[in-house]
Amino acid sequence: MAGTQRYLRYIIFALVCLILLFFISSSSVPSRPWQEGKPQDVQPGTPPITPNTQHELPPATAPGERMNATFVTLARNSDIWEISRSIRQVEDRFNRKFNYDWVFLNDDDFNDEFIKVTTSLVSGKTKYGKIPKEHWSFPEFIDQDRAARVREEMKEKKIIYGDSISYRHMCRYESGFFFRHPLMLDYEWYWRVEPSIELFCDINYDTFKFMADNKKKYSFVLSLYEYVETIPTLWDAVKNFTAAHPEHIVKDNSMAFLSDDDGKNYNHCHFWSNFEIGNLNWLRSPAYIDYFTSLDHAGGFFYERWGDAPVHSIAAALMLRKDEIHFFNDIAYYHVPFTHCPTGESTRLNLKCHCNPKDNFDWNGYSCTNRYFDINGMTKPEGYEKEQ
Ligand SMILES: Nc1nc2c(ncn2[C@@H]2O[C@H](COP(=O)(O)OP(=O)(O)O)[C@@H](O)[C@H]2O)c(=O)[nH]1
Ligand SMILES: *[C@@H]1O[C@H](CO)[C@@H](O)[C@H](O)[C@H]1NC(C)=O
Ligand SMILES: *[C@@H]1O[C@H](CO)[C@@H](O)[C@H](O)[C@H]1NC(C)=O
Ligand SMILES: [Mg+2]
Repeated sequence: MAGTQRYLRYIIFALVCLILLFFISSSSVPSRPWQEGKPQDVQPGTPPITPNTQHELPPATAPGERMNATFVTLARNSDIWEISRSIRQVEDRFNRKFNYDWVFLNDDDFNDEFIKVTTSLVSGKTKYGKIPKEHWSFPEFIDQDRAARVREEMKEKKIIYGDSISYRHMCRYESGFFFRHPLMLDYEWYWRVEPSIELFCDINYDTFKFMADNKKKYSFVLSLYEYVETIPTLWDAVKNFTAAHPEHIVKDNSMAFLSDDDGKNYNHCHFWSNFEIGNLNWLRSPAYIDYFTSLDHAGGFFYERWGDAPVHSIAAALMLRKDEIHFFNDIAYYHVPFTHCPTGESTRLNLKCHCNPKDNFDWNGYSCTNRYFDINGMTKPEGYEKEQ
C-alpha cells in the first residue's frame, strides 16, 4: 500500500514537471511566428516596425456602371491639409467604393506638394486646372473706385470677408464660371467639396445615379438665412432678370421657399452651397447663363458681397421645378459652424454615423429646411419635433 502511494506521488510529480517544462518552452519559442521578419536583426535603440504595412484596405468597390461625374474643389495651395481632411472623409465614407474623379481648380498654379498629396488620397483620377485670368478679375464694366469704397465701408461695419477682394472673385467664380472650366466640360454631374468639411455617415449608394434616376438637378443638406448686409440689392437684380426673361422661370418652382409675399421681398433663405451635388448641364444652360450674366452686370459681386449660395439657390428655386431639388437627409455633413446630422435614430445607426444628433441644425429657427419641407408638402422625418 505504502509502495503504491510512493509510486503515485512520484508519477504525479513527474507529470507536473513535464507540463511546466512544456509551457515554459512553448512560451519562449513561438511555434509559428505571427510576423514575418527576424526580430534578432533589430538594432538596439531602433523602434520596432509595426506590421501596418499594407497600403490598401481590401477592395470594396461597388459593382456596376459609373456616372459621368466628378468631385470639384476650388482651393489654394495653402488649403492642402484642410482639403486633405475633407478628401479622406469623402473617400472613407463614399468614394473608395466608387472611385470618381476629382477636379481641383485654383487661380494660381498648384504646387507639387498639393498635387502629390491629393493624388495619393483620391481613389479616382485627379485633374488640376488653373482659372483663366478673365474669370478671376474685375470685369471692365465694374467701377473699381466704387468697389474699393464699398470694401472700406464693409470693413468698418465688420462684415465677414467685407474687405476681401479674393473672396469676391471666389464667389463670382463659383456663381458663374467653375462649370465652364475646360476640365469640367468633360462631366455632367458634380459634387462640390470644400476644405475642413466632415461626413459622419456611410454613403453606400451612388449619389450621382440617384440624382439622374430621380430627375434631380440640384441638392443640399443645410439651408439658412443669408446675412442681409451682403446682398441688399440682390433681390432687385433678380426681379430685373425675371422681368426681362420670364421665359426662364418654370411653372412649378420654389418661389415660396424664397419669398413670403409671392416674390415681392426675399426672405433670405438659401441652400448652403459649400455642399452641392448638381447637374453641370443645367448650370451651362442658356437660362442659367442669362441669369448669371444679368446679375454680374448688376455689379453686386463687387459693389456688395453677393455669395454664390444665394445666387445658386435663387436660380434653383426659380428655374428648376420643385421636384428637381433634393434634400439629402442621409448625408451627414459639417462645415463650420453648422452640422446636418440625419433625423431618425435608425438611419443614424444603419449608416454608422458618428455625429451628435443634438448638433443637427435642420429644425433650428435659423434653418430654412422646415420651410423647404412645408412648401413641398413633405412629411418631416420621424423624431424632428424632439430636435426643435
Ligand atoms: N484658389 C483659391 N481658392 C479660394 C480662394 N478663396 C477661397 N477659396 C476656396 O473657395 C472655397 C470657399 O472659401 P472659404 O474660405 O471656405 O469660404 P467660406 O466657407 O465662405 O468661409 C474654398 O474651397 C476655398 O478653398 C482664393 O483666393 N483662391
Ligand atoms: C459627359 O458629359 C459631358 C457633358 O454633357 C459630355 O460632353 C461628355 O461627352 C460626357 N462623357 C461621356 C463619357 O458620356
Ligand atoms: C433694376 O433695373 C432698374 C431699371 O433699369 C435699375 O434702375 C436698377 O438699378 C436695377 N437694379 C439692380 C439691382 O440691378
Ligand atoms: Mg468654406
